[in-house]
Amino acid sequence: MALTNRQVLTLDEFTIREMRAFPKATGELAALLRDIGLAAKRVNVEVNKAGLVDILGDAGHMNVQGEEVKKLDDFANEQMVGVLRHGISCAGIASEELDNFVMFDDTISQQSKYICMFDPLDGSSNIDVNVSIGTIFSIYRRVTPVGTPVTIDDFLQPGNRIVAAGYVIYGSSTILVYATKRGVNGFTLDPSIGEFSLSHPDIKCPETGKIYSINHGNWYGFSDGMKEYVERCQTKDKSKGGPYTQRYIGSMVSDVHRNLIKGGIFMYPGTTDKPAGKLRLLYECNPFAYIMEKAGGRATDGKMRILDKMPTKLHERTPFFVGSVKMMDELEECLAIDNK
Ligand code: P6P
Repeated sequence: MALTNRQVLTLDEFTIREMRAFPKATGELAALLRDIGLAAKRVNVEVNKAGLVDILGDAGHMNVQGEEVKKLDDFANEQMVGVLRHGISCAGIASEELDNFVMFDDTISQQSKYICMFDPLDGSSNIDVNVSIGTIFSIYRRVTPVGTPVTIDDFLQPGNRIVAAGYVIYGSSTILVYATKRGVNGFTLDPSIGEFSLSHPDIKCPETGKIYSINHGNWYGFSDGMKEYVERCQTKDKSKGGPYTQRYIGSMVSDVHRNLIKGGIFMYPGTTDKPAGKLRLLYECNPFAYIMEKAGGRATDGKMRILDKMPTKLHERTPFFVGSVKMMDELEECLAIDNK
């Protein structure tokens, strides 16, 4: 029987091939992405056995967000910081789990031109109930001189300065998706070889869809324009591309990934008591905005392009809308009601 010589590129092979496409590439970005892939593989092992060993439950302290930190959060954070600190391609990091950024104070790291910001384990409230969770990351060029310690200025950059961004979903299978200016590609972890293998080449977000994702529990805090759009989603008939379906897992990586692949819109608006919403600009919204735009979708805060927002604090929040361009257009039509 002829062996299937299905030559599926691994993440490492893919990043190296991408590097070859840029003769001036130093290989730092490819190495950085491979480092993140290694951290993801280590996190995946723990996530997959979370129910078996004493890694469930709260780690007993609160993070800077005032949220109970679960042990897997800590573990994932340690893995990401560890591989990046001991690699040769990152000068410093900022993490949703850490109050402040971390400057890597060794000369080799300080020679790197990149910094990385990440949410090591998003959706952690779902850990104990076996719902998919994920890692979200973004990579920027530092703005301070190579060879010096990074400063806060290296982290308070707008998302339109992103060089690469991606996420990992620890779910029914473990998938790593990342985007650069050349496009968006997904890699599924193949346990038989322990490598992420190209499974979703050149991901494009359909220009419209039938899925809308929002937490209806916040309804009474929504603006009139937000309520108008949700009611349109609930009353779409076939003549207007409906009927829509509402899908909300409460784990951003899963909700946005599904909508990226199938078409749809994910919304976490501001509310009367939380006008800035819940999601973090640097660690959650910018990466997904970058990925979605590279896949042909759009992302705004309801008023402006997410990637053009100028951050003032590491952990600032923003209202967040992301998805298929035609659905985003209709949403904006409705939100304009609020500005009248
Ligand atoms: P809510 C998870 O805690 C998270 O940060 C995102 O992954 C998710 O989309 C959102 O919060 C869910 O928030 O308020 O709807 O439970």
